[in-house]
Amino acid sequence: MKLMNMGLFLHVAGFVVCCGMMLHCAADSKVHYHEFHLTESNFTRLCSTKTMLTVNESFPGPVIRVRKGDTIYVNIHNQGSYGVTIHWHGVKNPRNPWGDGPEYITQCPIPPGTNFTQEVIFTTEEGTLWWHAHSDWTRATVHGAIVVLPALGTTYPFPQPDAEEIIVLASWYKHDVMELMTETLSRGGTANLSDAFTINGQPGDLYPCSKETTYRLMVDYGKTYLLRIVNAAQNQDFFFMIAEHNVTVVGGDASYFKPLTTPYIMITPGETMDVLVTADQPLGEYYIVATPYFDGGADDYDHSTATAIFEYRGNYTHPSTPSFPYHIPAYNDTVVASLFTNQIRSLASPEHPVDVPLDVTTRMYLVVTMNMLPCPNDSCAGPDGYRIAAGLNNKTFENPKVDILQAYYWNLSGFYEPNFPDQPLHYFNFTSDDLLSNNVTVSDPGTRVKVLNYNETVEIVFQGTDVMNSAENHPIHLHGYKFYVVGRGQGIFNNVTDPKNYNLYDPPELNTIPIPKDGWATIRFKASNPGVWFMHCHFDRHMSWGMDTAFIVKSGGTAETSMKGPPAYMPPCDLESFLGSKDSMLLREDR
Ligand SMILES: *[C@@H]1O[C@H](CO)[C@@H](O)[C@H](O)[C@H]1NC(C)=O
Ligand SMILES: *[C@@H]1O[C@H](CO)[C@@H](O)[C@H](O)[C@H]1NC(C)=O
Ligand SMILES: *[C@@H]1O[C@H](CO)[C@@H](O)[C@H](O)[C@H]1NC(C)=O
Ligand SMILES: *[C@@H]1O[C@H](CO)[C@@H](O)[C@H](O)[C@H]1NC(C)=O
Ligand SMILES: *[C@@H]1O[C@H](CO)[C@@H](O)[C@H](O)[C@H]1NC(C)=O
Ligand SMILES: *[C@@H]1O[C@H](CO)[C@@H](O)[C@H](O)[C@H]1NC(C)=O
Ligand SMILES: *[C@@H]1O[C@H](CO)[C@@H](O)[C@H](O)[C@H]1NC(C)=O
Ligand SMILES: *[C@@H]1O[C@H](CO)[C@@H](O)[C@H](O)[C@H]1NC(C)=O
Ligand SMILES: *[C@@H]1O[C@H](CO)[C@@H](O)[C@H](O)[C@H]1NC(C)=O
Ligand SMILES: *[C@@H]1O[C@H](CO)[C@@H](O)[C@H](O)[C@H]1NC(C)=O
Ligand SMILES: *[C@@H]1O[C@H](CO)[C@@H](O)[C@H](O)[C@H]1NC(C)=O
Ligand SMILES: *[C@@H]1O[C@H](CO)[C@@H](O)[C@H](O)[C@H]1NC(C)=O
Ligand SMILES: [Cu+2]
Repeated sequence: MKLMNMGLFLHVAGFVVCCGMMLHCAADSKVHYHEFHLTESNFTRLCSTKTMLTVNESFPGPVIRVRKGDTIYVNIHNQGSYGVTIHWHGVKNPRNPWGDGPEYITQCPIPPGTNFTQEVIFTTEEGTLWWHAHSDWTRATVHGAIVVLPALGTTYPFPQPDAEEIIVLASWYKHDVMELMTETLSRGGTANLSDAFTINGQPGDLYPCSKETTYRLMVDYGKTYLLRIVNAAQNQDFFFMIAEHNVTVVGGDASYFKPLTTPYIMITPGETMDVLVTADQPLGEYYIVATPYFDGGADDYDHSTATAIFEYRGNYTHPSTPSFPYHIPAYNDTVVASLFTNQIRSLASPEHPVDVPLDVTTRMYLVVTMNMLPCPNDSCAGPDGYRIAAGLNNKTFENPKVDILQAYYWNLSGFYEPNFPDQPLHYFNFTSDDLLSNNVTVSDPGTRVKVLNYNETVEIVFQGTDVMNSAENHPIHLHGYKFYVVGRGQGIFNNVTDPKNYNLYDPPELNTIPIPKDGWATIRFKASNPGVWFMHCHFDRHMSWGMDTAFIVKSGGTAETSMKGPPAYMPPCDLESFLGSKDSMLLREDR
């Protein structure tokens, strides 16, 4: 109980600080406690049963509901058979990287048979977020939505919908996902594709043995519904649409947008989108469709389509088949996908203002590449017997043995290097289609982080490339922050002309952004959240291949600008690594 009391105290202290600094200050933010039981149990899809890890035996997992400004404590009991961590995707968790969760970045995995309590602090987020496993590829089955309602006494910046519904899009593998990952990473080749996609856990009518369980969203004529859509798929962007109904996008990543009415959305892994849909068509059944958007060169994606049914209540003759959308964008329609993404704007209203950093103090230009690394006797399954890898500025990220946060906090050397480069060492024609020689394909593995001083204003230009002929869009996700997307374009970024077109007026504020295929995107944020924060491609396979780095944001010198101390218990790291560092063992004993 000591932990809880302590946590509560810190929360109250943090709350006072937060109120001092913010205009909107909900006097009645609450603390909630949750229990997550991670267990293996059987699930049957596509006529095939498998045992898989879930939270509370549910797929997707339980929904967490809070109001803006609340804090939750989640006691995670790992009753599975391997180590796991849980991440609170899109929650800034100010000063509290200890509650963020990515394995070997902010903690080591929770060993089977033990539990760990994470403190998760909501502040400015409002809308839809999600939680998911952040270890191995376990998030395939361990994920769920987070609903952040407006603080009491405030409302949505759009008419109150009649009802709300959560829509979680995910990947389904008939095989065990842990086996899939181990096999993929040990062979060094491409990853097997998923066998299906799911909408709220169900693949839908287009797959075998799925018709009886297809997810049905029951609606009443004339009512308006808020759909909170989460893309929890492992490696797949989707076009999402409802036959004969437009949707109005009003938010995403727990920020509000200017309303955007469209027949379809494009949603990338990691993103959430809040859309309104009015049941204003003739009584009937209409397919809800999540179909792949894939702009890569090789035919390397699961071609299947998940469906659910938007079903009107009432007295009418039900059709033998629901209506299917007349027009679905082609799977590779980059123009249509970019058009959608580029139209998204922040509200930029007095109630929901933007605060884009204007004076940039740290500029980074990050070249996003697929790569390869040599294998003994060219024995791997990638090109030329190499192992497939990925990188940022030619650096392939490798997980350390002790998480970066504890290594930083306890001053342990040898687990990471603070020298992640701000620019690539070599400039070349990044979008050229002949980037196949070893001097551009072979990367440099290691655990490198970028250190930022408190309050630095950071601009990152992500440059997509065609190295290894594997140009495709990459959904880059940053932990601990939301960032403004001030620009996005095709080709190689021009640092003289492109900044002239930046949107500093109403750019969207997000936590995940698709970097266009053979194009670039620019984000800005202020480094006002001290801690250790991961940044990575949200395609799981690219994350495992090393398309990652982490930021260490230093403290600002005062208590309110410093990260909190660790909770009384953290999951243990590999003991041998610690034994090499007796000081840290002592520190841990002393606490
Ligand atoms: C998970 O299951 C446990 C045990 O049945 C229950 O106490 C807990 O409330 C559940 N958690 C959630 C978030 O639903
Ligand atoms: C799960 O399914 C396997 C076979 O696929 C079976 O052996 C096992 O008994 C099942 N477990 C439970 C708890 O039903
Ligand atoms: C583990 O769970 C028990 C029982 O729910 C709880 O009392 C304890 O505080 C938890 N320990 C940690 C480290 O979260
Ligand atoms: C991956 O695909 C290969 C070829 O189809 C198959 O032999 C292997 O069993 C698959 N592995 C997993 C884990 O699904
Ligand atoms: C959907 O919006 C398009 C314009 O984007 C419009 O042409 C079409 O009529 C609308 N469809 C419905 C069903 O409202
Ligand atoms: C449904 O409509 C049919 C035909 O219009 C009518 O015969 C029937 O009584 C209606 N049923 C109900 C429950 O209203
Ligand atoms: C999309 O794919 C089709 C068929 O595979 C191909 O003909 C077309 O050129 C592709 N379009 C783009 C923009 O790559
Ligand atoms: C870079 O490569 C692209 C695609 O091959 C080509 O169109 C462009 O002319 C090249 N640019 C330069 C400066 O060589
Ligand atoms: C890689 O090697 C090729 C051929 O030797 C050369 O043309 C190219 O400039 C080199 N690229 C880099 C980035 O060093
Ligand atoms: C990437 O790093 C590797 C290993 O240090 C080096 O051989 C290669 O030339 C580098 N490539 C680029 C484009 O900097
Ligand atoms: C602009 O890009 C060029 C390479 O294309 C580079 O040499 C130069 O340093 C960059 N300027 C700034 C201000 O980043
Ligand atoms: C950080 O920036 C804010 C303004 O955004 C300012 O009020 C604060 O004093 C700065 N803190 C430090 C430690 O620089
Ligand atoms: Cu990627």
